[in-house]
Amino acid sequence: MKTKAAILFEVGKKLDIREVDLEPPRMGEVMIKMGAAGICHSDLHVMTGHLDAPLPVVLGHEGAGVVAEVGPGVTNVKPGDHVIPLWRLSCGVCEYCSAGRPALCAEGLQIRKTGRLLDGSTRFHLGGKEINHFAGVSSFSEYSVLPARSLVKIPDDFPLDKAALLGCGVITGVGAVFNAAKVKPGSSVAVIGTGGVGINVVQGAAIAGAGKIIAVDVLANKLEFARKFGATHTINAKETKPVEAIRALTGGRGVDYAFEVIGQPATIRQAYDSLCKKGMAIVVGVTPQTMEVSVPIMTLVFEERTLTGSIYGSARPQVDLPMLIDLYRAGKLKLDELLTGRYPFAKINEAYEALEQGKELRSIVTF
Ligand code: COD
Ligand code: ZN
Repeated sequence: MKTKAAILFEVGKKLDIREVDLEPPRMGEVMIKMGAAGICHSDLHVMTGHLDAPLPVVLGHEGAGVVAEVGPGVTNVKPGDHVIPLWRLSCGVCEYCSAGRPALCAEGLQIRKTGRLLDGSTRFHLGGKEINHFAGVSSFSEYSVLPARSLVKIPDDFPLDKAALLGCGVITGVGAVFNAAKVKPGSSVAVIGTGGVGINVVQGAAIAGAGKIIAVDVLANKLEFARKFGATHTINAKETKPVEAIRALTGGRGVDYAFEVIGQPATIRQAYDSLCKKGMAIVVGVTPQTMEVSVPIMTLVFEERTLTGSIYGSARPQVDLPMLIDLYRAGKLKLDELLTGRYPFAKINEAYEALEQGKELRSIVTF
């Protein structure tokens, strides 16, 4: 069949919406009709060359849709089911999956690096040539084919535009708080970078009952949003040095947890330098790929600080996504306020320009 898909042909270029051929799902695969797809900075990192992906590729790793067709052997979903696709595939049986850490499963990395589905081929074709999948999701397409194991079923009455936000930005941010840091009630938290993912670290910390939530960004509008999502203090890093300001706000002590949600060595170091003794810095941002960060061994050892990372909210999506839906329905997780922009699929490049200019918190394209 034919489907319209947004393709990145070359680094540095805009997305090209083309009508491509989409093969039906093979063994263990599912075709979904996308309802909405999220505009996340990680796709932009691929467009600018900060993150690697085999090109040409149908981008998009955040979305929600309805199952249109299932391939042979699929038992976990059926046509008509509403689903969120996961951008980290997991096998369910390896050491990491068994330990409740599916984002560390090798299958997810394989699909991400090769741009191919598990049998090594693609379902997207243009003029007979293969077009790669992105992270096994490719949500910037009216229809996409992906492994059945990449899907989490959600209630039919849950709106797809809100659901689309959950599959990356929300679970990555809130999960980093709940699963990686395990933020304790009353503790102090700094969040460096409060964009689409960082704002979900802020709201995760608020839900976890943090006593002090210090938001750091370089844009005034992002800091205003952070207040609405639970930040008790804000620091504009363009005007004030973040580490000194965070120490001043904690009586010189530093924070229990500092999250870096940008992906820069300098801000990762700021997160580490903002910690109290036995504090934990959690890095969520990644880019560019060759960058390294260094920290003083003295504080690492004598102050027993922790520097760690969190990928995909260190989550168990089959457990955490339904939990996030419950938190939204209980009025605790803000999704309506998170969704600041809606664009028709045809205007996807405008959605990315708005993200680049810092205008949107989280936006979606609808099909
Ligand atoms: N100091 C403080 N804030 C800053 C600075 C700085 N020096 N520089 C930029 N910022 C702010 C921006 O103003 C913006 O508000 C925020 O940082 C970044 O937010 P967004 O909305 O542009 O980006 P997100 O939230 O969509 O994505 C952020 C990630 C860190 C997740 C992303 O960039 C990334 O690193 N992705 C790769 C890691 C990964 O795969 N993550 C999972 C998939 S998303
Ligand atoms: Zn993302």
